[in-house]
Amino acid sequence: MTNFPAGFLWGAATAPHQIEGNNVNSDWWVREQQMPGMELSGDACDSYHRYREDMQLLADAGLTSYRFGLEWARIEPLPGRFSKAELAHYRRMIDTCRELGLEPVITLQHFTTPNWFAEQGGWSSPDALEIFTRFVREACGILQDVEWVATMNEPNMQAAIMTAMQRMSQQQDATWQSPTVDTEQSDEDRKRSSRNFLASADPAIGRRFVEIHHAARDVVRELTGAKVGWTIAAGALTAQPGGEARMLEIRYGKEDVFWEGSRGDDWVGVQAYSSQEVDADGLVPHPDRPDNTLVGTAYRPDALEMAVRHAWDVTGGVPVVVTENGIATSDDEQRIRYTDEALQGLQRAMQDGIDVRGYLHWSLLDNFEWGHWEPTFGLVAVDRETFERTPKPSLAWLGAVAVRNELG
Ligand code: IFM
Repeated sequence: MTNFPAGFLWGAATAPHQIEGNNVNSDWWVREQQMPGMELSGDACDSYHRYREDMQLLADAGLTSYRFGLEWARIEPLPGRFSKAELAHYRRMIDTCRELGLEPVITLQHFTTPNWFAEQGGWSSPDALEIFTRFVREACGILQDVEWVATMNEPNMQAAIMTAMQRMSQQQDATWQSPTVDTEQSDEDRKRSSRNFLASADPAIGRRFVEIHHAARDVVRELTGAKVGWTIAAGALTAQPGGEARMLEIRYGKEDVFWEGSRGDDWVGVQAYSSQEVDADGLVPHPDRPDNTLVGTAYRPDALEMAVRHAWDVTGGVPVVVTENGIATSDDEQRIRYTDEALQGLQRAMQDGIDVRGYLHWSLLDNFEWGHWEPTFGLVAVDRETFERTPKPSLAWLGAVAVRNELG
């Protein structure tokens, strides 16, 4: 089989905070100003104003779908106060997609929240479910005819961040009582513990996300005809000898709680970039290799096939959309090679009967990678002074795959 099924979604993905610019009511905007060493999102790619140009690039290349997010912090800048103008803005984006022949895939929450929500405890707040579903209900007012809706992006990474923050504050409390500093720690240990910062997630936090997702899913089903799911970051973890139990433990809290939470959804978003080993002490740092990516991860296009097979197993056969896959590189030939190999693996999984509905590359644009501008994931380069877009050869390459609906 070289063909992908008819109607297969071919496109690229973005997130509001990473491309729109001036997301001033969001928690991330505030965090960027406070955290030393973080670059600022600022005007980002000014996609808030230039979205038509961005969509046009996708459509002109031959792609058929665009995944983008609604920015909750813009739509609900104060608790319970919804902006009709911002909702109308996102409705215009949906209409523009359709006009250009692109199927919109909408994310309702992609890492950012309104800052007021974060200040009152964010996802840990007892009211989080009610507050989020109130937003989802309002957002559904512009989504009646949208076919693909994700409630949240990578709740498992959000849970990993929350787990790490909890651990840090517990450690600070302990240090306060007994201020000892581990001067014996070697560079290798330090490297490992910094890599392990987001290595695990408390399953109890995951289960709360699942509850919130199910409540949001019910609202989307009640108010729209959309197929609803959420998108999960897949680690494609493997165990070194002796690391099997630790690998299962990490994967359970960080992924499987969420894949299990997808059962009963219409689809699940698989997001895979690299693969990593686990030993008895936890995640093993990616080996230093010349083809490592700009975010320090290993070049592993096979991660996508591994992730899709794992998602299919744990969800018990929920249809998959690849909602993110890509590589942070300044070498566009490496991006094409990576994507080609990833798609070959995806096709092998599909030949074995896994129901995959689409492939959305991360990302359309070189964008704000959560505190950093250097890692370039885009099919299109963006001049950050003039906002001029320059398509890379990889955009035309992926567009040609989409037009043929098969790999070359
Ligand atoms: O940029 C992120 C995106 O927001 C979520 N998934 C991973 C991407 C690359 O790190």
